[in-house]
Amino acid sequence: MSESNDVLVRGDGNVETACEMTLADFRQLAAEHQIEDVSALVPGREGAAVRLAGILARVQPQSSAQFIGFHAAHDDFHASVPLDAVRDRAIVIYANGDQPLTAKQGGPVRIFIPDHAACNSADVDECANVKFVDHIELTVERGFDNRPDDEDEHAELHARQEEEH
Ligand SMILES: Nc1nc2c(c(=O)[nH]1)N[C@H]1C(S)=C(S)[C@@H](COP(=O)(O)O)O[C@H]1N2
Ligand SMILES: [Mo]
Repeated sequence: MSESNDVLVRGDGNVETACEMTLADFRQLAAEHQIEDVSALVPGREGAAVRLAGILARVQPQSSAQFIGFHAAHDDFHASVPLDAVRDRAIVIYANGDQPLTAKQGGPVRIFIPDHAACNSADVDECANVKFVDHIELTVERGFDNRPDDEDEHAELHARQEEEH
């Protein structure tokens, strides 16, 4: 797991954002952007979260930003999805009560997109719920994305995840 719990939000070279934000900044976002109990929004999921919309309101990406990338250096897993598809839906789960989100839960920080499509089926699928996120990046073109696109590869990844649960 990464040493720091910080998640850096920024634009790539083509989408210069007015500011960078870390996890500490997420916690300071206004109450309207905070979700104290994710289970109320997504049954069966736990934790406290902040809405992606709250992060975007702070970062104010340029209109040229069309994609948002969720990146996990921890296990080199990455997804880049159209910004419009997630800007008002995605949440960033970052705590478990007053404790950090556990690795089993995808912590310290994970993306969750309510009403995602089934795995391997669309841009915004279940696989885009990136765990162990350390970097969120706004880009003009689709950014690096290594979600498995092959059935076997994907089945293998799921089998590995089941073991970890
Ligand atoms: N960092 C990271 N995030 C990841 C994965 C992964 O292997 N590494 N797998 C993805 C896939 S394929 C799925 S279907 C979901 C599963 O999330 P869950 O275990 O919380 O249900 O996590 C996604 N996020
Ligand atoms: Mo998946």
